[in-house]
Amino acid sequence: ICLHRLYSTLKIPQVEINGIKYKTNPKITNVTDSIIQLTDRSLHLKESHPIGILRHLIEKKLNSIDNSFRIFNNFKPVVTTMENFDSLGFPKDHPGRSKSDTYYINETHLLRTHTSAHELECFQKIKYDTENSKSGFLISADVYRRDEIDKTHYPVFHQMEGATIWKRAKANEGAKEPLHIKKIREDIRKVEDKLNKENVKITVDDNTLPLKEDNPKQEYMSDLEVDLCSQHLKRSIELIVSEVFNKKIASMIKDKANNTPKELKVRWINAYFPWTAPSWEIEVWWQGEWLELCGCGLIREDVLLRAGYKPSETVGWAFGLGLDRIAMLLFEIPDIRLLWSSDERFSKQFSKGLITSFKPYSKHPGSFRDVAFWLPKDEPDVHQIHENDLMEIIRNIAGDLVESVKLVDNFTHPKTGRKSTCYRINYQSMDRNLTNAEVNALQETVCSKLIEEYGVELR
Ligand code: FA5
Ligand code: MG
Repeated sequence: ICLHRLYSTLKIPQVEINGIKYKTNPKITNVTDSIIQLTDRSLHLKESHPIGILRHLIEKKLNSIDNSFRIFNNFKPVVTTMENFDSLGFPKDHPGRSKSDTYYINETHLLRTHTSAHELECFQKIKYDTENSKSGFLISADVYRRDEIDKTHYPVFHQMEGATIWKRAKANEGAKEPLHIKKIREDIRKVEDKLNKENVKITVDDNTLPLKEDNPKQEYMSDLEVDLCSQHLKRSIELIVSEVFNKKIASMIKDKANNTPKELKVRWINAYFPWTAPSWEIEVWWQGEWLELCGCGLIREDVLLRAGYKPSETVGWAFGLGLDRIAMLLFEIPDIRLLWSSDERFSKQFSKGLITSFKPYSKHPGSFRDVAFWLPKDEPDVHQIHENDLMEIIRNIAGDLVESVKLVDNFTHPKTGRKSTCYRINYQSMDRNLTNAEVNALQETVCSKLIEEYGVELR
């Protein structure tokens, strides 16, 4: 507290997020007011919000097996670069760390880009929580990434992280297999029993087996352990997917929807994450396209060691599931901004525990404006503008009044070789009609901010 009083007296710039003040650094800080305003919303905790309903549905399903997951849903979004990247073994030059993709508060703090930022802490927590011993955890939270603007992208979305571990045992004399192997086999059977009870069967396409060099297993695990852990991981995720999508299919059948799928199709593909090996992603076939739902893998031993486990003591898995895209298709929400709407015509449509289709209220017309500008010269000392910087400027001025921003033209002057670019902004409110004057004012502010912050020349 005293330090912060000192900062204000010395006029050291700072921001306040979730009631805590952080020193900022003009060279590094790129978190904006419009983003900070979203850090208190906690949509995943709202029982009658699509994100909250979905979160609860998945938690209930997974804990219906053995009640083995401890639930953490109250982590605040500011974390350290250590938690978000280093603790997970991200190399120093990993693109995920870049300022164009991540909201930094200062050198040491940022808005988490994934729920994996809390993995280490949760592995520690379940290790030392001997009172109610749990073999896994689930973390749901809002995560932040600088990104483009359209109907399916928003700078904040939600993830659920899940993990399970098993203590290894040595084979007892006389017994064929070590105890933990027996336990994992039993655990797989329990998940499979649940899966078999689902009314629509899931068809799984898995071309990731056998493992190849580009997605190798870790030395410390035996082939059998890798095989069993990954079966348990994959069946657990398939259980989540079939729970959620079968609920949807059942309601589509009830509504006699003509695009009701006859089967549920998923596929496994190889992936890479610095803190799991091997790693995979699952995709679901939905309304004519493959939709990426979740990344996962077997936890690397160095993460477990950092969390205080002894070498070779433990094996386990982790996954990170995106909630927003699933919520959008389950609840038939056409625009991701609606998830953030405080309009009662939106919020009153949903109730705890129920998957119901969103009924659009009147759609207000959009209004297009183009912004075209010459790019700064491509020289080492000239500050370049990244597409995400432009998105951020627009978002900070127009907020949720912007529906999308699309690149419509790139042009190189034939004589001078100068490059220019043109973006089309669609201003559209979900709740009301915008006046021309209002849109013009927003557009003018966008243009002057571009000039002021990046020195671009408008065309
Ligand atoms: C991750 O974030 C990893 N932390 C997942 C993980 C956890 C891997 C644990 C291994 C072990 P990825 O960036 O692929 O991975 O995001 C995970 C999921 O979040 C995606 O599959 C997708 O469903 C969702 N997601 C990613 N980006 C967006 C976005 N811009 N908007 C909405 N959902 C997104
Ligand atoms: Mg991914």
